[in-house]
Amino acid sequence: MIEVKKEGILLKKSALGFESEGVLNPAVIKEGEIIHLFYRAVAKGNYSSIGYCKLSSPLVVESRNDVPIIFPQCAYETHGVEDPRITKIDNIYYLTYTCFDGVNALGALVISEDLIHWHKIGIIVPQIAFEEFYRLASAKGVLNEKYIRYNDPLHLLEREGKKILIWDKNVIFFPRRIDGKLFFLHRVKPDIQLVGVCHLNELTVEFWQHYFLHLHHNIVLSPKYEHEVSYIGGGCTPIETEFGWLLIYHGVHDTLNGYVYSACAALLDLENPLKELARLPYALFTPQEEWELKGEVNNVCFPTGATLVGDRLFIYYGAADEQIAVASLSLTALLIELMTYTKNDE
Ligand code: BMA
Repeated sequence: MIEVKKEGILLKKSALGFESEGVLNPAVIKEGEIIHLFYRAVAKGNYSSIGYCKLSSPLVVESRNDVPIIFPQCAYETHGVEDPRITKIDNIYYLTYTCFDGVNALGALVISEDLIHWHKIGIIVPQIAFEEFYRLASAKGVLNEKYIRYNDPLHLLEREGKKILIWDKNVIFFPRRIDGKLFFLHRVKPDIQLVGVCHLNELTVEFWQHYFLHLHHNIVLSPKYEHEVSYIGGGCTPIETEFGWLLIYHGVHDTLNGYVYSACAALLDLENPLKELARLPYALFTPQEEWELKGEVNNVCFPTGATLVGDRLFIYYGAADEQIAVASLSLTALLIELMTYTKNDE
């Protein structure tokens, strides 16, 4: 087992309206000694925006904005902007988030050159109804029935006369191009899928039709172990290591007490991130502390950002959908442990 230190709560909600109900699920990026945190801030009625604070070291908040820096402006995000992730590729910051219009939750992108001025690119995941998704994804073979269970519109309530689409969240870019292509993870329940394109304008309706026709070839990870058995989703921006891309993701287990969200770890091939090299058969950490067990949503550790200081990996996560907490571990120890669970050895 790998030793994980729970460092405790880093950020709590405040009296300010935009973050009076909770702060959670932060995107994290380090520039020099400064760590930038872009976090989901929740206002009354579950309307989210993205707040910002600056850390002078992994556990020390130096300053915190009193207004959100990214907030709903477009029709597709009228009910909020949620769960940001960030990375820098070719000198551009890519911040992805989940836009929510009250009916559909989809992955969207904003970019910046300076972390101050942001330009909204829009939704970058497919906007596809379940029926069409099902037709394509099952055309060449049997579709894992969990895709039906979690995405069939009969399980969702129709509201506001809006077309119900497949929810596609947890969009996370890899921090560099691979073989000239931009890669990002995304998640249609229950698996984590991967997209690789030279340019984002390739993401047309036809692209996605072809993609879902060959869905099996685009799945990075599927739930496998007990702590992740219900569904999984990308967590932190992948970290490049000599053994592969380290992916910290979340795994969900439907229990008698409801869904339990844990932090999990896997290694993906550096040149072909579709290839799983190794995965921990147990959760990296699970809700155990009071602030993880009880909150806006109980039993949640939802990792979304990480930063490395020396060999220490600091993982930032939403605790019970209400506060931001940190866990840390030795990167070397984690990689050694992961390498004892390589896929070929099974
Ligand atoms: C997910 C998202 C996250 C949240 C998690 C646990 O579906 O809504 O924002 O932290 O559930 O409730």
